[in-house]
Amino acid sequence: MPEGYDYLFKLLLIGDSGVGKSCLLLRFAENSFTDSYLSTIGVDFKIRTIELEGKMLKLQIWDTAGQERFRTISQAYYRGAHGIIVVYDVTDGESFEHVKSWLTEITKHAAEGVHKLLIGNKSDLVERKVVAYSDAKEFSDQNSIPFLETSAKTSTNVEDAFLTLAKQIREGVDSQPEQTNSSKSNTVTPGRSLDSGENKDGGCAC
Ligand SMILES: Nc1nc2c(ncn2[C@@H]2O[C@H](COP(=O)(O)OP(=O)(O)OP(=O)(O)O)[C@@H](O)[C@H]2O)c(=O)[nH]1
Ligand SMILES: [Mg+2]
Repeated sequence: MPEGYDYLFKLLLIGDSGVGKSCLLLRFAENSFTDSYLSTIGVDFKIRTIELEGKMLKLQIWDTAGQERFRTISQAYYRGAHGIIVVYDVTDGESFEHVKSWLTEITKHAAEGVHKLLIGNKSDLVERKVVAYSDAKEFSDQNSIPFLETSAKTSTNVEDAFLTLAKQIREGVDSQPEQTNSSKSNTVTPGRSLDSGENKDGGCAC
C-alpha cells in the first residue's frame, strides 16, 4: 500500500450558514472545537484517513460556505463528491426547513446515486432545541437518507456520522463492477478540483 490508503472518498458538507459545518469538520479531522464563529469564505478542505473493516479510507472532506453569495462556487464541488452531508442546526428551525432545498441542489448538481447523510448539529444546546428528533427522523426516512443528531462541541456522534457515510460509500463501491470503480486508490477522483496540494491541510476556518 504505497500511498497508505485503499480508497479515496470525496465528501462534501453543505447547509445553511452557521449550522456548524466547519466545526464538524474541525472536530472530525483535528478533534478540536472553537466557540468563535468565522464564516467560511468559498470552500475549504481537510483530510483524514480512517480504518474501516481492515481497509484504509482516505477521506477528503470539502467544507462549503453556507452564505448565498458563495452558492455558485460550492456547486462546482458537488459533481465529484462520493458522499454529501446536509447539515442543519437543531436550534434553528429555518435551517431545517431549508434542508429540502439543499437536497434539490444535490439533485441538480451532484452525480446520480451520490450517497447522502442528514445531520442535525448542536445537539448539546438542549434548552434551545426547536427541531424535534422525531420530525427530522420522519423526514429522513421519507427521503431514505440516514440521519444523526451531532454536537461538534461535545463530539457526540461526529465520528459516527462520518463513518456511517464512509461505510455506505464503500459498500456502494464494492458492489460495483471493477472497471467502474473510480474510488480505489491510485485512480483519479471524478471532478476533483484542488486549488492547493492534496496532502496539505485545507486551512479550514471554524
Ligand atoms: N453549542 C454548539 N455550538 C456549535 C456547534 N457547532 C458549531 N457551533 C457554533 O456555531 C457557530 C457556527 O459554526 P461554523 O462551523 O462556523 O458554521 P458553518 O456552518 O461552517 O457556517 P458557514 O461557514 O458560514 O457556512 C460557531 O460559533 C460555532 O462555535 C455545536 O455542536 N454546539
Ligand atoms: Mg464554515
